[in-house]
Amino acid sequence: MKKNKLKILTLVLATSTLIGMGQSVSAHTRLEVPIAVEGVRVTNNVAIGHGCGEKAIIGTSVVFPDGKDSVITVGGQPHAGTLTDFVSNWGPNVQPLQTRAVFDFVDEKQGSTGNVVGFWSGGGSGMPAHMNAFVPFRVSATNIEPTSCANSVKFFVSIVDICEITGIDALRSGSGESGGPVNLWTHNNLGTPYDRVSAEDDGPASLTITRDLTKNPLPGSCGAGVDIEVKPSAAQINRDMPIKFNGQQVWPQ
Ligand SMILES: [Cu+2]
Repeated sequence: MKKNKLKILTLVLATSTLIGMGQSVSAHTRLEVPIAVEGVRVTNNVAIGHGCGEKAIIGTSVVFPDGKDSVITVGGQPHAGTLTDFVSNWGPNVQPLQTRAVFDFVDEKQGSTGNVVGFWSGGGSGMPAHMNAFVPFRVSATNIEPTSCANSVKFFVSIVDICEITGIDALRSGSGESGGPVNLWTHNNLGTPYDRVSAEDDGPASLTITRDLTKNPLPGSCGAGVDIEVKPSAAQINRDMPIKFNGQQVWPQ
């Protein structure tokens, strides 16, 4: 009897400590595995860090740059060419994995070319504000173009965690971390209704593919090589961020 009481008390204490920690930590939504070597398929998770203030997360919308009209920089400088200059097989590389662990539904997002460019998950009771949650997906083996000088290619991943279903105009009405309708893990400067409200471009998660220098050495003319960054276009975010369910847009609405 005494032992049992102690156990319950310990449990209650442990729980309240966790709640306290959850409220003070403000972990942004990021990928569980943010860096992967080229040529290797990885199982990954979107790691949701917190709710919108006290509000639970009821869904999430995730968009990878499609590589069609994406904005590419090489060592920080704009690149006029295409993603195929650096990545030889960026197509349907992202695949959500079925689960009902956090949300009831999950589905792919198809981009302009029919490739999967992201996914959404939502429905059910969702993630309480003080918790963390994983939304699983897979990234197929991504290859760095052998003739390129790329050491790494960083894809910025735009994510909106949803706490309240609203119209598109309400999305930027106040920071989600203090209780707005959504948390915007997006770029701050694309000029879309999904742009993060922030002075710095600190919103998006990212996935960096690093070159396998043993199997795919840099060409001799490359010197130390370059680091590539890939951001989505505003047009892609506007097209691919909304959530469609059975062909109908259900968020924002
Ligand atoms: Cu945060």
